[in-house]
Amino acid sequence: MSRLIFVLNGPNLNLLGKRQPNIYGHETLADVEQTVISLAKELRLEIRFHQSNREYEIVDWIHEARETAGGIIINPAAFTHYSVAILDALNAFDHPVIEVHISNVHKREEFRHRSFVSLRADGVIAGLGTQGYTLALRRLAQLIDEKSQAQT
Ligand code: CA2
Repeated sequence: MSRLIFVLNGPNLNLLGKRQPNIYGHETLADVEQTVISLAKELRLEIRFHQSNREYEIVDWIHEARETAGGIIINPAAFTHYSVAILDALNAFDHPVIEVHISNVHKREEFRHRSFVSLRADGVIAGLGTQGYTLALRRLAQLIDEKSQAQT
């Protein structure tokens, strides 16, 4: 089982820590990437961390993950609420997928309550701030370790 994890981030998350800190906190996406990479080292995992404002780039990274990765952590941002293309790509990925939202989408506008990605995700974390990413990584490490042990 591959120990490579893709961490994918959707539109506007490049602004993290620079605007709306009341909703998304003060950490930048680069801070989140560093924290995720340092935890991954402890957990003996490798990370590909990406952000894009373009739907097709996220679809392409999911396709790349299909060939190489043992899990995906995805914060699809606004694409969460309407992207059938991202859902279709994730449906073609055979390993665990965890959906992360920094804010509690269920406490916000009605249109944020619906997630296409949740139709595929094995787990969903919302409202735990950027800590959601490291919690998702710990869960993937556990799933990968359990699967590897079952194979020995
Ligand atoms: O809570 C989340 O993580 C979201 O995925 C963030 C998306 C939003 O559309 C989802 O409903 C929930 C928005 C990402 C935009 O991020 C910004 C960060 C700082 C400043 C402006 C936007």
